[in-house]
Amino acid sequence: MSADATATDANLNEPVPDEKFVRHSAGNVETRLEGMRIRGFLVPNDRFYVRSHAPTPQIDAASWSMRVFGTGVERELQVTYDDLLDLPVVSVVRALACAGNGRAYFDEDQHKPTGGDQWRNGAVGVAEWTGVPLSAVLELASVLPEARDVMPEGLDEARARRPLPLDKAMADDTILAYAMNGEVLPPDHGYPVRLIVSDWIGAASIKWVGSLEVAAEELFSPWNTTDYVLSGPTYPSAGPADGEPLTTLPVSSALELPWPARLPLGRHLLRGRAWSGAGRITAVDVSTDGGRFWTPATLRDPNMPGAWVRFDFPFDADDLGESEVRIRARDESGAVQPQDVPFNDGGYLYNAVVAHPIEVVAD
Ligand SMILES: Nc1nc2c(c(=O)[nH]1)N[C@H]1C(S)=C(S)[C@@H](COP(=O)(O)O)O[C@H]1N2
Ligand SMILES: [Mo]
Repeated sequence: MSADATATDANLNEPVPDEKFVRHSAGNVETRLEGMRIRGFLVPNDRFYVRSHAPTPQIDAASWSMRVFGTGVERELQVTYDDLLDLPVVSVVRALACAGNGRAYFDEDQHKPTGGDQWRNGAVGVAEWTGVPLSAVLELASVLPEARDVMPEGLDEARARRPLPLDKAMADDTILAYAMNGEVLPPDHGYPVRLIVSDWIGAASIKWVGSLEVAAEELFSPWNTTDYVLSGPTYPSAGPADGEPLTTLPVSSALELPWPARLPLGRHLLRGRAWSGAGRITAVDVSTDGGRFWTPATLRDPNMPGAWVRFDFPFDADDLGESEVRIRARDESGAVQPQDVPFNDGGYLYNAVVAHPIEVVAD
């Protein structure tokens, strides 16, 4: 199959060339990490994965405004784009990763297929997000002591919405972002304004925010009751939800190699990235013998908590034919990528060690 350099996606604004993305269902494209030949720390906007449940809405920032309301604030108000630009600015460098990243491995490694897009490890990216702390906007409406949950809602046809507990909403690094990597937030990533909920699954970071409800009571939406919860044979249900809502991203890693990879005989420097919502990455180990013997990879600066770290290691392609590389990252909470992830209905948070297939070929 020849690569399509002009591919588009019916639900997205920007082109999605094969060189940059693996395409899944409409509106859902996975970054080819190996396609980033200059390997910057940040993923450029035109290579950043997109996960959208509905077409990108066309929104005019000049007429856009966001309603802040609910039983948890003293007064209701409308916030304009200019209002946001007038507030104090902050930037955070953070990973966004889809809860479904790695879903394909439930089927490939465990022979337990789940519905939904069959992402491998490219539904992840790191960007510098610029905007205002969500707390600054909520405080404009005066948050009441009894406030409990905050529900951002998207202006897309999916009306995507997912409540956050107040303490997470008020955290310094929960922001309403209007810029991404120094550019105006692209339409496919939430223009004019999206939420960035640091360290949590991507679904928490609502795009195209049109309203913020602050409530004195607990809030529910499809995204914390039936979707983006841990449900399945080994998981208990949780009150009105089918299972515990997913929050923190587990420690994970990805190689910057095609799947499967083809390498000529000889020594190669292989590379990848590791991330965790639970803190800085402290070690990345590599095995080329099926997971018996592990050697450390070299971590390359910067190593930023909440973002990711780049790593590399030498790989000797000595024998023609099939071989495999396994990566196992550890974070500062002590969590290590597991050998297995118990099956869950949504196919979420598959962060187990995977055997990356490499075919060694003659030049
Ligand atoms: N309004 C809205 N926000 C959304 C979504 C969506 O479909 N609609 N998808 C969510 C999911 S599941 C993920 S993983 C991230 C993806 O962000 P990105 O497309 O900028 O990479 O956005 C989240 N925010
Ligand atoms: Mo997601």
